[in-house]
Amino acid sequence: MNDDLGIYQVLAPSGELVRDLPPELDDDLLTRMYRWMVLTRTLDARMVSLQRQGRIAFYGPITGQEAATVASGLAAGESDWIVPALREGVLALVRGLPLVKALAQFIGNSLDDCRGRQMPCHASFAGKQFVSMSSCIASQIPHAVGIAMAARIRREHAVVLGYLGDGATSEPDFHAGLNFAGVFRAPVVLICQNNQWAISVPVAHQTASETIAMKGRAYGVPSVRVDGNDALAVHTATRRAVERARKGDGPTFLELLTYRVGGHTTADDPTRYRDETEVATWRARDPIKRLRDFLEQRGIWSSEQETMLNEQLQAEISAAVEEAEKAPPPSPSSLFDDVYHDVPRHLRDQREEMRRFIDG
Ligand SMILES: Cc1ncc(C[n+]2csc(CCOP(=O)(O)OP(=O)(O)O)c2C)c(N)n1
Ligand SMILES: [Mg+2]
Repeated sequence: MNDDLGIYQVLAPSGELVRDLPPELDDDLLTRMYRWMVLTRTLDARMVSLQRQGRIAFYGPITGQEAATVASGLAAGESDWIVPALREGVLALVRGLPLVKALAQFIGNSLDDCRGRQMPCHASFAGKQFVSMSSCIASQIPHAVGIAMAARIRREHAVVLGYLGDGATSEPDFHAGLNFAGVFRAPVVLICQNNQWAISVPVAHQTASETIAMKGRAYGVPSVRVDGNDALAVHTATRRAVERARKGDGPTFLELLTYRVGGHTTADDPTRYRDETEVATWRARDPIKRLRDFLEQRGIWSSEQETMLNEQLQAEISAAVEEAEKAPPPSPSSLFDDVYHDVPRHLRDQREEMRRFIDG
């Protein structure tokens, strides 16, 4: 793999290997990766349905981007940082966030560690190096580079995965962050999920550049274009980049070519601005089917296992939804928590006033 800006692929759309299987992709990792990808899609369908029923307010689907999201995230070590953009919430689950907690965040109730103060569908996992998701496009890039620099100064040997979308590449933060990373050789991997759309703006209107990856190269950051629907290529490219960063060889920029099959969020209707034949073309490049075909050819996955997995995931999600929905809303007085260690007098007064008002 080098930065010649050709598209790096390990698994052809047929599910056949186009190069030797990298040794770290053993059967255990392959099936783990597949399970997380199926969970991501299953959860997506259930969350969109819950939103339509008015049980959660808002959701941003990942469907179509499961390989780009899961396979890159699984390349990080436990103490490496993840700075997610809009589509990587499932990596908090990969890091160990209980599903009930994630759902409580979507609902914004008292089980939610953010106590309903974050946007819905914006996971965070404090203490596990998973930074709270931010809707501010491209803010992830300076954050990721800054965290990487801090880790280096503290000699922690942690690497940072910083995510962004194709739309983020038009923001000043993208350029400032990449430039800084290039000059100071920050131990960071910047991962652009080029899903072809930024809400209703197609990538051809985002940039006149031939590729997004070449922008990284312009900042002196080795850059690789990767088939983002090929889980094995995504994982391998990310892993190599993590290893480079850990050795002190500096940053890498990855452009993962993928597609946002669903709406931008549940507040969007993509049929208003894009052609369904384009969606059908990308559906035919389904990253989950490609990996499943490969696992079956390898003899490590069967239709019985697929049925069991689907049943298990449906049951797991149903149980988690039921439990999360039982939790009451955050208490009104929690509004005053978490900002000041010693709550100042004027806020203590307001808290008392609110309590008196509630108690009638
Ligand atoms: C700084 C900023 N500008 C505009 C928006 C509104 N906005 C939300 S998502 C989005 C598009 C993001 O596209 P992209 O970076 O390609 O990510 P994707 O949604 O495709 O994952 C925009 C413009 C925002 N959240 N933040
Ligand atoms: Mg996009």
